[in-house]
Amino acid sequence: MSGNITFTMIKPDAVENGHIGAILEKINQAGFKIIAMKMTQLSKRDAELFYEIHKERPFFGELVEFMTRGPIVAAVLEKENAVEDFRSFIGATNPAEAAPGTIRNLYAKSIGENAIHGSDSDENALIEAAFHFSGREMFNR
Ligand code: 3AN
Repeated sequence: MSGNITFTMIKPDAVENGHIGAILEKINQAGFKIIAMKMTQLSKRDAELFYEIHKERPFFGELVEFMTRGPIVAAVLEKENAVEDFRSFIGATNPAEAAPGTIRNLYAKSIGENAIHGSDSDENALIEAAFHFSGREMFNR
């Protein structure tokens, strides 16, 4: 399975702004298969654990506050070269630098509130998928 899955979250800003449907449609159109999905809200502890690698960064408090302020949609996606292809599909972290037509170009307003998450490596995709979903919630076997 390694190399073929990535983990995503439609973040609270995109959920608040009514973009769940449009984003999921684009995900499917781009050739990603949804193999797990749920709408949920992160607790403070969830967000702190999920973003632990950023805990020394100056924006950590702001990031945890933002990611917990409303529901998200978490999903696991399958596609050949999923991690890299999905990061191209969502665009740069800073929406001002995101290529035209990417999710962040279309739906994100700032580097802090940037609409969507995509795993940055195959290893992290597996860790992040397992953080949110049990084996029986992933429909790829
Ligand atoms: P990406 O989500 O593109 O992998 P990372 O891993 O560098 O970006 O950052 C994780 C998250 O932290 C971003 N999605 C964004 O919400 C937040 N973030 C990153 N850089 C900043 C920043 N300079 N100010 C505020 N929030 C930031």
